[in-house]
Amino acid sequence: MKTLKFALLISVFTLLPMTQSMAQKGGKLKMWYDKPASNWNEALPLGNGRIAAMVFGNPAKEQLQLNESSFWSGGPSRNDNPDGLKGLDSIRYFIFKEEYKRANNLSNKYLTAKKLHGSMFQSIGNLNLAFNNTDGFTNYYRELDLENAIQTTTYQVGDVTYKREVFASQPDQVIVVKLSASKPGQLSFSASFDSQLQKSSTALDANTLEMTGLSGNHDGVTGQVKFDTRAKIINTGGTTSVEANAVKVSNANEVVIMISIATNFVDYKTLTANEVEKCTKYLAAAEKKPYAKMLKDNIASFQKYFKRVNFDLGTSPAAQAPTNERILNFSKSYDPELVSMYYQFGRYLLICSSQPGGQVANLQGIWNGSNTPMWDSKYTININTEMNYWPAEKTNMPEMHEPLIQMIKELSESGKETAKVMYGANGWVAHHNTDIWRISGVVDFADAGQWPMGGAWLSQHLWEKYLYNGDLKYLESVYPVLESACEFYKDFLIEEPTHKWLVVSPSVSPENTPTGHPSALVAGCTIDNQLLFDLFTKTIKTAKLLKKDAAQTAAFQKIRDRLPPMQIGRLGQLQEWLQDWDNPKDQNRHVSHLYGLFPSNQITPYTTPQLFDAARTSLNYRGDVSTGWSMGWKVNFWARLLDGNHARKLISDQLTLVDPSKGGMSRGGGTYPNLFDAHPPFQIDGNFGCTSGITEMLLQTHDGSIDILPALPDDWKKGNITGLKAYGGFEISIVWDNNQAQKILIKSGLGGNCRIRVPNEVSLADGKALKAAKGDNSNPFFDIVKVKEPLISPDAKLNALTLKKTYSYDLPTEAGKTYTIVLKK
Ligand code: FUC
Repeated sequence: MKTLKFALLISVFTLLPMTQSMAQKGGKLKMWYDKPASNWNEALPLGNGRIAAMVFGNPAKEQLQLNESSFWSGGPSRNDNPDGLKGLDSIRYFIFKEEYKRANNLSNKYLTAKKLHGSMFQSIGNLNLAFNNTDGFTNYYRELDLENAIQTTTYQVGDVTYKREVFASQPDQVIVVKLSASKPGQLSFSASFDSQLQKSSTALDANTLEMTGLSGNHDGVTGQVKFDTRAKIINTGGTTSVEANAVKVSNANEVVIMISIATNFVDYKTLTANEVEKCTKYLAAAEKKPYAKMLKDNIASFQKYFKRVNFDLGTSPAAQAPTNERILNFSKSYDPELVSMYYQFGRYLLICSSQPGGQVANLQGIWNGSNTPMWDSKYTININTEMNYWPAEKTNMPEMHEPLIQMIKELSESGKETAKVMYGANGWVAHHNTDIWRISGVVDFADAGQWPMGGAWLSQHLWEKYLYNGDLKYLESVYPVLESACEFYKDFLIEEPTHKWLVVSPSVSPENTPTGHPSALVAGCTIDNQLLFDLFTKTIKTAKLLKKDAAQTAAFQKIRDRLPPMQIGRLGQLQEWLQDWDNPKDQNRHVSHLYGLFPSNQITPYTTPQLFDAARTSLNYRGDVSTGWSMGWKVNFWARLLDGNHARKLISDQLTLVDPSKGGMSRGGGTYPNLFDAHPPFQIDGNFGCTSGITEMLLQTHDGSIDILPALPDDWKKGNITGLKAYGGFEISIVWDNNQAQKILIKSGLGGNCRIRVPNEVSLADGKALKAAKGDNSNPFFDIVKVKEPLISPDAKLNALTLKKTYSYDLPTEAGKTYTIVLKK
């Protein structure tokens, strides 16, 4: 019996990667629809990290809305307010005097950028294919196959079945469209480009379209990014001809269209590339390759990342419906497979929007159909950009993290001047937004923009990556950025009068104004203290590992020790500010003071139980339903609070269908028919945040051990996930049933002790007992932090914690070896 069960368990793993059982309609990793997209939030996204398309799948008029990741308004530019030093001391003075309005006025005058509040990510335009004779089409079907990164549309007219396949090739750097029909000679259409930013659009010959354009002027900066885009139309059978600015295809059997896009962008300071040369080069190389080979190569390149993680929560009859209906029904039905698909969609989106050597996934990833998108579709670095990258390492896609690491290095260059010019400080600083030109000044207005902590938050990613890869050479390459970030705060921090703590001022707890205050401006808010505690701790650790200047490390240590501790206020909540100002009715979407709970590990159940309880109290006051990204964050919070059912509830709140025809902004969150997260409007961070959160429900490594199934909801009784990454370079696969871990595979990447915490007793697969965990974990990558004791208000009521019983074991490992652990019999 025992062996039979074990054999069954093994087969779960060996069956992976799984086969598609439903070739026709849908399947485990297929989003599908029975109608064409009637608007952008129903169209389906493709991307190769540099170029992207939204495909509408309309039989009469196919539309591919195109993006290129470097096509932004303006050009190389800065936005430091040169008057900063004239106002800084007075602003600080008024903040300590609690004259916030005066501080705010001065801040807007002396610190907020005088012009340029960031550039906009813009759309290249559309490739349009207008077809003849599609009236009365039947058997319509449209899908996005997440496993093969290909979009397909099929429909029937009379007795002819038409098929369109589209993918964005990473190896060949073109978007490829294949049109076919079940009978010869049936394909007739007209192809043309259009764009609001076009300079020209022409048919170069009977098989080639070209469109050129220039990015828009914005906030006083002239548009300087030039693009060239070309479509090569290769027909089998039939004829092609030039008709005005279009290519007309008549009676073809099959047509392959390759779309190439390039810009003059070289890097954030340089726009000297020849876009025409680049564009034609991609196209010339692609044209030589047969379609089947291109498709095969792209699938291989995509699956190299995608297939590292397989996730299965089982299925149900609800999974038979089109994707939009499944979202609509989600809260009323049992559809675990929508969760696993949504999870994998997050991974799909990151592979498609963030490739090594390319741009960082912005507020909309790489998909934007507007030339004046909401918040410029740029980088909001007081939460949103960081959130985009939460799933990168833990879902085994470290390569996708690289553009962010590169952006941080570049910001550390541009931010040096900002530190000097605005604050007379050494080191580098960035505020709450940046863009492709790496602006680092204050945008919008003081209450949102005066947050000199964007660089501090981003810098956490530098260390985080090391905890997964253990690569000292990599760490050496980012040390100057960490060191320079600390140097800034060494100069910028000031002593607050009451406790003599060192605090950041002027600052804000991101986008939240304390109730009754005329301005958000404050000194020493909790997230700032937490970020600096982490920044200094990580930089000191790095310096020690790399044997850097001991005197400087000691100076950093002194600063860190004078930062304010976390404080528990009168309501038993974690205080958002230095003072006990929290309003229990405050439901702001930002929950910045819980940065310490997630993504940081300063607040954990096993090391800081009082803070853990206070964080939960704060989160309960904040409520559940909010913007998409806020709910994505809350899935992570509730997972870290070890409450799987509450995390599961937030997933349900997020998977609420939003009517895409309703434009504008609201605070309601939700999901569009194409599974894009809704702020609303569309903002991609919620997708990535939720994928990260689901991972945190199944695996965590921040509290001194690898926690297996730490926040499994009651209704995810059975499932399996493979290939997740944990600190220390471990790769973990888990099979569970009956809410118990049945089998755990641990592949050790770097060797060392692997401490695990499991909801049930386990043993090695050969029946040998595992050693019970003892003392501190000897594996340095598990990175326990020891924060200062919190200050607790005399009125605070804290709840006694009762944590579920778990079992902890120590497993010494060798790099490269895999260990199998099973439920103890
Ligand atoms: C911050 C958030 C908003 C939005 C914007 C892009 O300003 O407060 O909700 O996500 O970024």
